[in-house]
Formats: sequence, structure tokens, C-alpha cells
Amino acid sequence: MKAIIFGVTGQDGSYLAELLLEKDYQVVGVARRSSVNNTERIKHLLDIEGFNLVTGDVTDVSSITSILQAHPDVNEIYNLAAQSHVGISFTQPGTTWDITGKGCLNILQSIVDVGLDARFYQASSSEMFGDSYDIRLPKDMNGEVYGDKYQDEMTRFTPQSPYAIAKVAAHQSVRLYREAYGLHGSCGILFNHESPRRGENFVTRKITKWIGEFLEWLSHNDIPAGRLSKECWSDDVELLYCSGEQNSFPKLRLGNLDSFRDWGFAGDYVEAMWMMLQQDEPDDFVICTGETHSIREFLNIAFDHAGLDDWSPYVFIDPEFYRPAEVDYLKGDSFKARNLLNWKPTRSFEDLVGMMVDSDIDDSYTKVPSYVQ
Ligand code: NAP
Ligand code: F7E
Repeated sequence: MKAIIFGVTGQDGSYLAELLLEKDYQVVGVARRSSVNNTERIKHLLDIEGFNLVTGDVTDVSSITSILQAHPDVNEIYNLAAQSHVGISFTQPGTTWDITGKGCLNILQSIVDVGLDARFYQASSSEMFGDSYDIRLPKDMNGEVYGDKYQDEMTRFTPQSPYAIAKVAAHQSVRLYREAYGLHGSCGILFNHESPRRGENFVTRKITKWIGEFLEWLSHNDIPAGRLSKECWSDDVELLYCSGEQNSFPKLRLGNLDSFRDWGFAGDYVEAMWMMLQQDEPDDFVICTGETHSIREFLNIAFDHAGLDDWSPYVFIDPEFYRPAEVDYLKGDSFKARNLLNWKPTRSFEDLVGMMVDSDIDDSYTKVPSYVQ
């Protein structure tokens, strides 16, 4: 079996490449040209025999077509490429559209033009729901909590960002190419999924990376590990100080702490992508944990796991990180995937947060912390 992965250098691309290599696939990973090394997440795969890294860009149809023409025997094509940061999509809507929306259309049209009968996966997103949700009514309770708010495959899309608009366009393009050309194209409507490989400007990783660097700073300054009392710090709104010293450390700058997300582990979610393409018929599936937690809850667990008490003295609320429009509440229902794909998440929310904190604490001892760079 042979697969092409667009977006192989990203969080999900790296886990998916590992999964497919384990299954003895030949994997062609597509990475865009970069002036700095963008293969950090896949550097352990570069010398593996079944792995072939090629250069391409989803905004350039000719580059996609050349890659597809070079691999006429490809069985599965995964489109994970995106400008995937929702906040940044408000300041770069055009770029986001070109990559996240039109990039998918470019791949679909190239598949048709080259005449491939490969199966196609599109990375759709729970962001497409925006501020929509459904509510459980007595008639469909089936042991679920009456009045519970959730999103599933039937929930309306009300996109709340340029990123989400582009994802809806890509999602609808896959449906069209399925109907118009008989393409075996499936969309995974994935809720937030994280890991130690998560990009550093998403809220979960931003928090755990800050914790790792903060603990490193404490150890540099011989401040005993363990729980610290607030009296250790001055009242500076943006900086933390070593007690009685000039040495300071920036607080963790965050935006809206009141939104809720359904967070799972990325390793589980790439398994679902592969499972979708093993179905006889293409289809769309919601992939999620079915639990929702606020950013505040994430902070509680992450700080507690690191042995730090009350996070509030360490956090500076910076309006720079507020978005012009917010998605307040995401909580998925993956009943369809659980039943038809036999997929379910393996990690609890607490496990996921702990894994990310532990990884950033270990890493902080092997790399130069950003506060001394
Ligand atoms: P990510 O870490 O941001 O990875 C995105 C990938 O797309 C990177 O490899 C990036 O390359 C590549 N890319 C960007 N622009 C490109 C272009 N013009 N041509 C080719 N490749 C390009 O995202 P992720 O978390 O792995 O997510 C994977 C996909 O799932 C994305 O489409 C995302 O929108 C979607 N999704 C993610 C989540 C989630 O919670 N993680 C949830 C739902 C949907 P560089 O490394 O060079 O930047
Ligand atoms: O924000 C709030 C922010 O950027 C989560 C992408 O993978 O999942 C991801 O999109 C929440 C939002 O993820 C900061 O306002 C507070 O309410 O980690 P995030 P996201 O926007 O949910 C979906 C499913 C995707 O498809 C996307 O590709 O956290 N928040 N303070 C912050 N967010 C960030 N980034 N940075 C902050 O300082």
C-alpha cells in the first residue's frame, strides 16, 4: 500500500506517517519549501526505507499534479495541510483561504485530472460548527443527560472565523467531488486534539511549554521545587521576580479562559483517519472524546501536575489573544464513529494534560529556554 500525506511535517502528519509505516505502507510525505528546517517532528522517519519526503505546496496546482503523476500507484491521499491557527486566520484571511480552503480543491481537481482512483481523506474541523450545537431531548436520551449540548454529523455549520469558513468550503468540495466524480473521499470532523508535538501557539501547548520553562528558571535560580507561596512574587502585572533579586521571568500571557473544548490525544485521532479510508463507502465522521473542559480547567490540571499551586498569580490576561469572534463551546458526540469504525479514544483528559506537561518539563532540560535566547 502507498499513501501520500500533504501536511506531513505537522502534528497529525507526523503521527499518521508513523502509523502507516507501522502498517508497512510506503509513505510519500509532502513538505513545503522553508528557509528553516521544518522537519523536526519527522526527523526520526527521514532515513526509514518506506518513507519518501518530497517538496510541494497545496496552493500550487502544478506542484500537486507533478507529485500525483509521479505516484500513479498511490492508494490513499491524506490532506492535512492547512494554516491551522484560528486566531491567525483573522489577521491572514487570504492566506488561510488559499491554503486551508482552495488547497483542498486543488488536490481534488488534480486527482480527477490525473485520473487516480485513490481514496482521499480531508481534515475537517469542529470549528465548522462555530456557535451551533444540538440539545438532547427526552425522546433521544438513551441514558444521556437531558439538556446536554453537543455537536455531531447532523449539527448545522455556523463558521465563526476565516479558518472555519475555509474548512467548510473544503468539506463541501469533498462532498461535491464524491457526488460528481464518484471519488472515495471522506472527511473527519475532528475536535481539538493535542500532544507533546502540538504547535507552540495553541493554548494547550503554550501552557505546558511555559510550565517547563518556568520550572527550569526556578531551578536556575535555586528556588526550591514544590509549591510556592504568592509572597515569593512582586505585584508586577507582566513579570515574576525571584524573591529579593533582580532576575525576572515573563508571566504566561493568555486570552479568553472561558471557552470550552473537547480535547483528545492526536495519536488516537490519526487512527480514526486511517479507519475512515478502510470503509467500503466514503463518509463523514465526528471524532471526539465526548467531554468538554474550559481553559481554566486545563490550567488547574496542568499546574497541579507540575506541583505548582493556584495558577492565577502566574497568568497575565492579554487582550492581544482575544479573537474578534469566539467559539464558546465544543463537545462532540462520536456515536457514529464508535459504531461504524469501532473507534474510541484511549486517553483521558487528565492523562493528556499530564503527558504534555511531563514532556515539556523533560525537554526544558535539553534545549535553551526561550527566556535566555
Ligand atoms: P499543523 O501542526 O498546523 O500542521 C499543518 C501542516 O500543514 C504542516 O505540515 C504545515 O507545514 C502544512 N502546510 C501549511 N501550509 C502548507 C502549504 N501551503 N502547502 C503544503 N503544506 C502546508 O496542524 P495539525 O494540528 O497537525 O492538524 C492537521 C490538520 O487537521 C490541519 O488541516 C488542521 O486544520 C486540521 N485539524 C486539526 C485539529 C487539531 O486539533 N489539531 C482539529 C481539527 C482539524 P509547515 O510545517 O511547513 O508549517
Ligand atoms: O484555542 C483560547 C482561544 O488556538 C483554544 C486548531 O487545531 O482546534 C484548534 O483551534 C481556545 C480558544 O485552538 C489563548 O480563544 C485563550 O477559545 O488552542 P486554540 P482552537 O482555536 O480551538 C480546532 C478544532 C482546529 O481545527 C484548529 O486547527 O483557547 N485561548 N488564550 C487561546 N488560544 C491561543 N491559541 N492562545 C492563547 O493565548
